[in-house]
Amino acid sequence: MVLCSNVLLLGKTFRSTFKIPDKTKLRWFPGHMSRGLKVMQQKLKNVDCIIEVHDARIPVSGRNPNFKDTVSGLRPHILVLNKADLTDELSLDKTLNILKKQCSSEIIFTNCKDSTNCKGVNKLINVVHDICTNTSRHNRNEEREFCAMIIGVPNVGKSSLINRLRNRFLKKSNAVTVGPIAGITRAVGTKIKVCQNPLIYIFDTPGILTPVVPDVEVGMKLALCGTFKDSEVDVINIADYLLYWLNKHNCFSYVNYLNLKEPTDNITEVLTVSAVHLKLFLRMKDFGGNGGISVRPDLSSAANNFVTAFRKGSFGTFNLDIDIL
Ligand SMILES: Nc1nc2c(ncn2[C@@H]2O[C@H](COP(=O)(O)OP(=O)(O)OP(=O)(O)O)[C@@H](O)[C@H]2O)c(=O)[nH]1
Ligand SMILES: [Mg+2]
Repeated sequence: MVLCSNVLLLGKTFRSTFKIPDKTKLRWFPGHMSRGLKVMQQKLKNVDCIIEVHDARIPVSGRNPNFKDTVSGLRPHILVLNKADLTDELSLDKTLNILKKQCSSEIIFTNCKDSTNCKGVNKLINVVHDICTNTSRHNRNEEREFCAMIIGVPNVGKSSLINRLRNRFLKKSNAVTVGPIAGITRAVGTKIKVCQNPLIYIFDTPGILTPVVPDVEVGMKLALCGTFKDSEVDVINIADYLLYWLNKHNCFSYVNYLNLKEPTDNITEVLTVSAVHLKLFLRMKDFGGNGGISVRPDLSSAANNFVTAFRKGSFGTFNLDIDIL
């Protein structure tokens, strides 16, 4: 995590709580999610274990609590915290301690961007095999192959993990589409082979959120990690939450990145300076009567640039749950 000297803080006070504009709803539950959940439940009879993938930057908050009753509680469960390359390594032990108190599942950290040597990806196959051979297989004892279902909220890397396992253990190319926007996988597909010995298949599934996220901070952390469609929450609100979080945790690497003079808690100021620096402008027809064109800083594009930089790790590595660990 990048820390800045306290000198920069002289005379500055930052928000200690975050408020979103009244009309903003932390809600995204399109039809493909409810349909997907039903199909996932129907497919359970063909499944030996559940691999729940979550974003390692929010290890404690934001998991879909409904999974426990609908899917994951009905089969042996493995929790994979993916995007470990983007998280703060110093907090890993704390994370593990808390999660082990919360659930008895095996917990594995993975980095699907690492195409050669992620230990978690290697370990996952053994863990799936052990769990499937050591627990009841729900009327599947006769089956030669083992079958897992991968679940989680959107955009946490479920499909990437399937591809990475296939690349690693079968030396085969990607089988499923991945992308940086939430909602790439929209339906439960056919089972995908990821390993020959032991013979393991995995069902990919669409990311599924709870219909409403009641806690503002949890919802904003999910939005910041890209599990909502940005347009549902408004990228300027997401950028404002990012600014709030960075300031609150004395992380000021954004100041240089956005060409600011000093830290500030004012998102409009941040986005205006950044838009001007990046030459991001909106040209709008001037309805004042003289038929001219007015030019304004494009705050949404600047917000998009700010949030994308965070998601790529340009400001360092973070554990957004650090306060509750
Ligand atoms: N930095 C980093 N990025 C990752 C990792 N795994 C996946 N990604 C990226 O995260 C984005 C989402 O990956 P997907 O595999 O499509 O995620 P998903 O959970 O299948 O998403 P949905 O199908 O939309 O629910 C893509 O841009 C991936 O390249 C990782 O370990 N580290
Ligand atoms: Mg997917």
